[in-house]
Amino acid sequence: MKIAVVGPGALGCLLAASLLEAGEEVVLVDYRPDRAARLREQGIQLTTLNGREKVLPAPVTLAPGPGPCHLVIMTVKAYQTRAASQILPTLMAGDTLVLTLQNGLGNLEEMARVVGPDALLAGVAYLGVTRRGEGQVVHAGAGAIVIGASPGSRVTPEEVQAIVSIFRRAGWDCRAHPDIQTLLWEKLLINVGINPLTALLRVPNGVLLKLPEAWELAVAAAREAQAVAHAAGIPLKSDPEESLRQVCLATGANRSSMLQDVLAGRPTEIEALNAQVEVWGAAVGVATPVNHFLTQLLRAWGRAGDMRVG
Ligand code: KPL
Repeated sequence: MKIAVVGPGALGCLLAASLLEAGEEVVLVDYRPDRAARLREQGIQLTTLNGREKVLPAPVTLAPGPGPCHLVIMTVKAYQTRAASQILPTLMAGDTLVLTLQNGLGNLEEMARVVGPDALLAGVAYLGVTRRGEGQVVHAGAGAIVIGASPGSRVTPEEVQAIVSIFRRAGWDCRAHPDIQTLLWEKLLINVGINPLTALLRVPNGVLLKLPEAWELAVAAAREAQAVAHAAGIPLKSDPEESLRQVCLATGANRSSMLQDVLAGRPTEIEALNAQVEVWGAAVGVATPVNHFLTQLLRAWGRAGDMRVG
């Protein structure tokens, strides 16, 4: 099966490597010619969960890319989705399916604006993956990938299962879920708790469990998100604190994606995460002071730029 992975970041490289090893025909789509050339030369340098080092060829193609594929997997940062979606039509033919495995809310909507809802799926990846450098990724935490058809899409349960099988053959604990909205909010709960606090404190995920003040804020942010989801009619069954604990334990050594962004001086995904809880909260009449506070801190961090000392 011909699979395009759009976005050669940490998750994109890790997934591309695993799918390549499973014998799929993979193209990694990049929009930066300089990085694409370096990646092609260096390959994907992967440290596996059990610490083994491997180098795999990086089949990088410059956007708009390789022409129609059977499956397109979006792994760019949430703030790049609008721009990256513009290349989707060139990657699609009649039977192409497009799966977002990105953090946060709003990605499906951005993609649908360009290609319509018919072929769209979304999923969540609970795994920990740290990017050490271009094409250098450490698989630092085990976790499941759960996927489902987007509301309003024409993707059939059989097609979802076919993608589940592809991920399973590539070694992932992958399953289908009938309600993608619930799934995206369950993951949002995790990200609004872990990501901003690990980024601000510069600690790996597991350390949050050892910092009572930070833990209190992480749990409060996740509980607010749960209250907003309930008010919006999205039934979340899990207990936010327990879910956060499980993910912090499973990805303890991992640097959250927002911590990696902050350390690299990149924009963060705060607008797709805590800021969305605030937006939805305002719409359904639920107060979200902790998410507001964390959003404003991360926005200020982004604005501070080179006014920072040290
Ligand atoms: O999704 C993640 C992220 O870092 O963005 C978790 C699951 C929290 C892993 O670090």
